Amino acid sequence: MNIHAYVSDFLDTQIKKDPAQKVFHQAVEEVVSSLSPVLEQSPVYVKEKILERIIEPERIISFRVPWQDDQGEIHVNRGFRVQFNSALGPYKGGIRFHESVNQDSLKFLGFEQTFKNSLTTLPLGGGKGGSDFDTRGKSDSEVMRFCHSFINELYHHIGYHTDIPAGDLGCGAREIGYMFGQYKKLTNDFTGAFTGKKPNWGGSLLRPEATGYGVAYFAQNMLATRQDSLKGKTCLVSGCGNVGIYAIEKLTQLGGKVVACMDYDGTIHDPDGINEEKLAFLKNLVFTRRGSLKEYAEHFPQARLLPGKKPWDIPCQVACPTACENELDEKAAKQLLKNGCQCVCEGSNMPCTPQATTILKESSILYSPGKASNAGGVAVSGLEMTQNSMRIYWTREEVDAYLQRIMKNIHESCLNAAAQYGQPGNYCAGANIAGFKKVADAMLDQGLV
Ligand code: 2IT
Repeated sequence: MNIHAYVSDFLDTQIKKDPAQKVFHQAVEEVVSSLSPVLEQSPVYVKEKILERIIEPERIISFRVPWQDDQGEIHVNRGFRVQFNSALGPYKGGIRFHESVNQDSLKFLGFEQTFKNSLTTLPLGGGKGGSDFDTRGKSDSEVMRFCHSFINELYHHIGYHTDIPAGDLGCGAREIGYMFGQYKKLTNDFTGAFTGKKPNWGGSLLRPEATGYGVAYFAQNMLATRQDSLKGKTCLVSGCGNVGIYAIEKLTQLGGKVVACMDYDGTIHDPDGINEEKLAFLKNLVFTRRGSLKEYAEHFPQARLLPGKKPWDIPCQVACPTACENELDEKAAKQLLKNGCQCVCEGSNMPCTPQATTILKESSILYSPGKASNAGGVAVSGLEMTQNSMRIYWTREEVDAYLQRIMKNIHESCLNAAAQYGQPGNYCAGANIAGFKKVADAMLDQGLV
């Protein structure tokens, strides 16, 4: 059989089924385009129609989320949970609250999550959920009423051994708290059915930091393959949420100088670097006051706000996109290379457009896909589940040691799979192949379900 023709027919058929699901198809194409050598070596995957099965979510739950604002006006949002794949464990993945949420974006995220979770080496299936609800500009009580309404339906479908949601864009510890509270009220059951809980009622220490720290550890591992390190490297971080802020913190602790980050208003460029004092200001601004980066530029005069801009034009050696999908395009990729960037380490899910991905893969720089380098978050979610089962808490140091080991293992699995299938140094191919094989083999073992 001609595998390339099979893969191309397969993609065409999928696109025809749901022509509007562009971002999901982008994610599928990105994974499947790496798999030809695997399918050639193991025709059983083709015979057993593993591709056709693995891109079909096991279940999608779609529901109405009515809620009342502080003025008593009624609003209706859409809620979803995409339970993508449970071959390796219960569905696991975040909840996104953002106006962009729809079935397409959640299928993309659930699909990515399945391979990411496989790479963590922990027993986790893949899922993703959310709503087209935007938490920005809402009061705490509005967010609480919305979260309770969201769980009034979702509680039927999740649970400690079934599906364990966590946070994502627009969904942090506050939202997890409200959702967990309502889940517990409805089920009368205190179990770790969510991760990202606060540490005083079941959360793991270091979970908030884990994704960002993991990104920095992964960059460190990549640079070490070239006898290099983060010491003295100028770094760009885009998003300024949970992932971005803790990526800044760890990159800095490992010797890097982070000179930019970004929010909805634009990018701040701080040529002196975001040091400990400035990071403390940033954390307070973003996490406590939910304010805008404009204030950073007002407070630290050497920093400049570049309104509506992304950071990719600023010269750097290490770039970590940590905001959202497709935030780094072809032009940005070319500019990064032109400015001498040596390492692009993805912190968000699929931040590079397909054209940008191709350019970075074809260059000689170190380039890691989000499903590998941002897996630290869900990995520590897995460790939160372990601690909940054991009814104990580990120290920060214990969790950090696990996190560092897991990121090192993921880095190694990517390199090994890439080398084994004839693409040494290609982290994207390696992550797709290693993530895929584990899920595919489990699906073969479990038969047609
Ligand atoms: O994209 C992600 O990996 C997450 N939002 C975290 C998921 C989780 O279950 O911790």
